[in-house]
This record gives sequence, C-alpha cells and structure tokens, in this order.
Amino acid sequence: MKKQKGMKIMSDHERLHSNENQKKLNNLDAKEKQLESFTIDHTGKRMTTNQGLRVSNDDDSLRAGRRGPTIMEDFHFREKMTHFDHERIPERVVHARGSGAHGYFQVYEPMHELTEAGFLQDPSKKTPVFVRFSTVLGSKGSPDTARDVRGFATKFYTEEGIFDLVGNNIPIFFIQDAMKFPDVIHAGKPEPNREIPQAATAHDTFWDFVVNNTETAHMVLWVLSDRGIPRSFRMMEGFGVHTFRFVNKQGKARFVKFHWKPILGVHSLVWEEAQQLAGKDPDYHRRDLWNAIDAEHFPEYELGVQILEEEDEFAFDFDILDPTKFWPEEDIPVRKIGKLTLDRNVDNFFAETEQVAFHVANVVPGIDFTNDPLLQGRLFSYLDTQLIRLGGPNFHEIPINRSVSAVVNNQRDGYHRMTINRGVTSYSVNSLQNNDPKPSSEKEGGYVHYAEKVDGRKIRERSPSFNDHYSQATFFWNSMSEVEKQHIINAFHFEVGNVENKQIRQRVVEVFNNVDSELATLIAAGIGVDPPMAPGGTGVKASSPAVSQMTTKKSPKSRTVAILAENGVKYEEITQVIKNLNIEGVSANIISKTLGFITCENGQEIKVDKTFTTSDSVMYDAVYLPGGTESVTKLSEEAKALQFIKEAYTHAKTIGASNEGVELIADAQIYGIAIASVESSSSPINSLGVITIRNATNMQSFTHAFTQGIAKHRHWSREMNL
Ligand code: HDE
Repeated sequence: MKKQKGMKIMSDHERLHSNENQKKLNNLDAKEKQLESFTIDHTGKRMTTNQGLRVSNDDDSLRAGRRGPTIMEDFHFREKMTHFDHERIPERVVHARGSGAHGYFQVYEPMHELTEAGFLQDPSKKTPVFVRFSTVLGSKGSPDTARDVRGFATKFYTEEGIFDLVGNNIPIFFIQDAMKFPDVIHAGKPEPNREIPQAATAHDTFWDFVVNNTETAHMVLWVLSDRGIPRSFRMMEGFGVHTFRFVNKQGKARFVKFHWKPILGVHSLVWEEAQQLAGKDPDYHRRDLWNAIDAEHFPEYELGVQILEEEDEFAFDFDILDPTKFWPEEDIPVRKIGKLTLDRNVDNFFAETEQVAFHVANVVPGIDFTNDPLLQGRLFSYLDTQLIRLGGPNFHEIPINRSVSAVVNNQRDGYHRMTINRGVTSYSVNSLQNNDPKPSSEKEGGYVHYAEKVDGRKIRERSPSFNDHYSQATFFWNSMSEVEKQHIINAFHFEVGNVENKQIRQRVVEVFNNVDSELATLIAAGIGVDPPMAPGGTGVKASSPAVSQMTTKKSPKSRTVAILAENGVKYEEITQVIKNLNIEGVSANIISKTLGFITCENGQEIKVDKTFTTSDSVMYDAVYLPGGTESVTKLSEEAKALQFIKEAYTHAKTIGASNEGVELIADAQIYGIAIASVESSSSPINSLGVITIRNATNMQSFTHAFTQGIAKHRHWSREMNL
C-alpha cells in the first residue's frame, strides 16, 4: 500500500485531540512523524503574510493613484519581493545536481558479531532513510545523463543518531589524498575563463590533470566504462569507497567495505542515447526515480559488506587504505546484510533534497574510520561545506537533517536557531544544573573512537604502498567483455578527441599504455596521435567477473514500452499485449501522431499518451508495433515513427512486432535479421532481440518472448551487426 501523505498541518491542540490523525501518526515511522509536523498543505487555506496576517490583494501593489508610484508602506509587496530575492542558496560545489527519496532499511539478521550498530541488530525494525543520488560535475540545472560518477548518499535516521553512508556508484576514486580534491574538481569543472563545457570531462584541463596525476588512471577507466552513464539510479550499485571499520561490543574491530546492490541489476545507457536524452529529457533520471516510486515500483538495494580481519591488513598486493583500489569480490565475498527500499517521493524538492546535508563523519557506535587519507580529508570537508551552503551552524535543525534521537548539548545561538534551550547553563562542567547534559559512558551508548595505535613523524609524504597506479586498472580492463571494451574505447575517442592540445592527447596514450598496450593503441587510432612507442602493460592477467555488467541481474520490472499506433490498429492485439506486459510489471505508452484517441479496427477507442513530437525512442526501454493495415500504412509514411524504430534498434533495445506491424521493421531500414513472414507459423521469432510474430490466435507467446527480451536490457550483439 502506498503511504498516506499530505495531512494538513495542525496546531498542537488540534493534533492532540484528533484521534483519527493520532492513529495515522502512530503508523508513520519516527522520521515521518517529525517531518509531518513541519509540513503544510495549502488546500482550502487563506493566504497570509509571514506574520500570519490575512492578505486582501496579491496582484496589485499599493500605489498613489491608479497610474502612480508604488508606496513604501506596502509591507506585503516588500515582504513578498524580499523573500523572492533571497530564495537561492549556493549549490553544492560538487554533486549539485541530484534527486532524493525517502525509504527504510531493514537488516536481514543480527550483526552483533561484527558491529554493535543498533540499526544492524533487529530484522523486524525499519530504520527510516533519505537517499540523494547525484552527478558530480554539473551545475544544479545540468542534464542527468552526462557521463560522470553518480553520488549515492544515504542518511540513516537511527535511534542512536544519524549515520550517513556518502558513497558513489564506482568503488574507487580519482585521487589518493584529499589535498588533491580541489585540483581534480577544478580540472573537471568548466574551464574558468569561458565556463565551458558544462557537466563534461571532455576538455583540456581534465585530461591535463589526468596525464599529470596518474593515480587517476584506474578511476578514469571506470568512468569511461558504461558505469559513467547509468540507465537509472535504480539500476546502479553504490559503494562506500573507503575502508571503514566495524567494531563489535567486545571492542573487536574489522575492516569493512560497504556496497549497495540494486535488485534490478546494474544497467547503462548507450552514449549516443545519453547525449540525446540530455536534450530531449534532461530530467531523465529524476523523472525515472519519481515515476517508479509513484507507480509503486519501489527501488530496492541490498546492503553488502566485505569484511577483512585486522591481521589480514597487509595480505594484498595493494594497500587497503588506498581509495584508488577495490577489493575483488572473488577474493573477499560481499555478504548481503540488509535491504534498502525507497517508497516515498519528497513533498518539496528544496526543503528536502536541496537542504539535506550529508557528512561522512556522521557515524554511530560500531562504525568507525580508517586512515585512508581521502577519507580523513572528507571528515573535514562535509561539515565545512554546509556552513556556507546552509548559512550557519544550525543546519542540523532543518527538518530533513534532524536526528530522531534527541539532540542535547551546550551548543547555542547562531543564525536561525530553532531550539529554545531552557536553563541558565550552557557550559560544562556546571554545578548550577547538576552538570546536565552529561556525557555517556561507552556502556550507556557514548561513542568511543576505536583506539587504534598510531605512531609517526609529521611528514608530507605518500606511502610507497600507494605507488602502483596501473595494476588494478589492467585488472579492470581485463574484466570487461568485448562490448564493454568497445564502449570504453568509444568513450576515449569522444573525451580525448575533444581535447584541443595534441601533446595532452599523445600523453593520454602513453599513460594508458602503462595499463595495456592494446587499449593504448586503440585509443590512439581515434584521436589523431601516434600509437604507443613501446609495448606497455602491467603483466596482470587476472580479471574480476563481478565488475562486468554483462553478468548482472535481469528483470523486466518497471521497464517502459513505446507502442506506435494509428487509427485502424488491431484492438485485441494491442490490449492483450498491454495487459500481459502490465502483469510482468512493464508499463506501456501509446504513441501516435496527435494526442486524443485513436479508433481501432473494430471501432473501439484507445487513448494516446504521447506524440512523435513529445516523445522519443530514447525515453523508452523497448518498442512494440502492433498490427492493423491502416495503422501500419500511416506509420510507414511517418518519418518520425520510422526514425523512432530505427533508433531503438541502434540503441540495442528490444523491438516487438505482430502481424502487419512486422512490415515496419523493413520500412525503418533494419536489415539482416530474421523476421516472421505471412507464411510463418504462429510462434514468435527472436532475431537479435527483434521479436516478431504472425498468424497467432492470441498474444501470449509473443508477449512472453517480448518480456524476456526487455528483461535482457539490451541486445549488445546487435552492435556488432550494425
Ligand atoms: Fe564528496 N563532497 N568529497 N565524495 N560527496 C561533497 O559535500 C569531498 C568523495 C559524495 O547528495 C560535498 O554536502 C572531498 C568520495 C557525495 O548531498 C563536499 C573529497 C565520495 C556527495 C565534498 C570527496 C564522495 C558529496 C559537496 C575528497 C564517494 C553528495 C556538497 C577527499 C565515497 C552528497 C556536500 C549529497 C558531496 C567533499 C570525495 C561522495 C564539498 C573533500 C570519494 C555522494 O563536502
């Protein structure tokens, strides 16, 4: 059942005395109750000023005579305009473009052996969460589908305080030391003289940084892989990236890496599609997330952990404190310990998604840090950035950031302080108020940092164990399927092909020659520079099947199909297919030349959802072409319809066609595949994900084959056929 939202705000008196609402509130979780008390619904209400005064006219300013000047006395005008003038806050310096949703987390079994974290103990308990997904480089209004890393930040509102898992969709990072973060971001952001290009790394400064800071090589390969252009926030993994610590009640610590594994599998767009979407629907991922939750296809991710005993800290040929390295799942398996479900869209983007403030240092007892130098720097940056972005030290009081456990301390004052702290003392130790609030011992739930032994001289030096920049990059390259490798090469050709400085382009080839000679040679072939001068590579032969997307989970659930139809379409065919698709969790849109209704062959009317002008094949996962001579003839004369089909084919999407609809495949100039003919039997024919049928008495076997095709996500072998 969808959760009930949008209750009107009430006074405390009303709230206490409304049994019905009291019942509703009791059913909401702690965080929702808290948010609800700040939520207002305007329905049926009278307009007031911010002082609660009823407003008599909101259209005309107060003026001296009908054609005279506005009068200073007009407090309503001044208040309205002043508020408007101040409605913007600085966007995030990175991850400015994002989308959020509410949900909950449930652990599968008590985790006390590994950690004392309270929210990881009771499988019957739902911990409220808020998740914000984002791109990194683009401004707040930039397109969702830019090639970039995606942020995956989760705020757990636990009973012991807030735990923020501020992760990305790639398990490693560009740099090894936080000191370099401003540099890598400055290099990736638009160039400072003319502020070009927006939300893109395909420019000189980024690649100049890469060739001069070779620790980036591994991450660059990941971003240029399909991971850089996810199909949906719902279909990407999340990673805590750094090595963290789990500590149990007995004080035993282990190293841990956090993973989010999407139930729908890990899937990506194709680059051309991502570029088209940036223009046709820049809100593609935001819309996808919102629509999926609205349709109750709640996004789900399992929380996975990789655990390493402290005594194995040095058992690997990389340093576990180096954030440019991941732990191969084949060596350290990912144990799935719980599930995150996102089941509620926000009520207000600004109040929730824009004002949410994550901080890597927000941890609970049982979760601790390591000396990863990137993590150490982040522990400073996140609190600091909120001070400018949210305008002062009280941002933890903004509803979306409030802890559900009581916040009690001697911190006072500052801009927009909401809490009214009673009493005369705001210091400790005090005797006037019994030294309240008192700290808690570890036993009473007080957070105690893991007592790691640290001993060293003050130096600005990197550990030699961080020096290998290439072995895992080769390992990742080796793990890619042929199709994935080709996509990476294409991405290099686009990215580095846009670099104007030839010397930088040449150096890209030299840097990636250290990873793999074939890779470097293939890069060079598309960017107008020489192939590598000498064979390179690291000699790493191993691979990690877990990092390839080819073996990921497949499901048709929540996918969308475009059905192209005109007057004269076969009613039985189209309605049976839609019904069967819906049973499989696939939704369908009918697309035609104009909005309104189309009249089917039997005279029945069907509503049109979108037109060829308001939609595009890149907005759908698959295309279906139903039969009906008149409909098919009209579509065959509609250039945009034929382009729709051809483009879906080029982007390796499933295409289904029945009876006369099959003819549109050749009309769209798709050749070289087997399709059903008039003489065919009534079984569906599947050729490279193009599923056709003729002469069937019902559409069951067709829809079955079609849905299986959709579940595959893309038919990559088709790319080799183009
Ligand atoms: Fe962030 N990062 N980051 N980052 N990061 C921010 O904090 C920073 C890094 C990540 O949806 C900022 O509130 C430094 C790695 C996400 O609101 C800022 C370093 C990972 C989000 C910041 C890193 C991330 C941010 C900007 C290198 C994956 C968006 C706004 C030491 C594990 C959170 C803000 C949201 C946001 C600093 C590297 C993830 C400036 C200094 C590695 C998902 O504080």
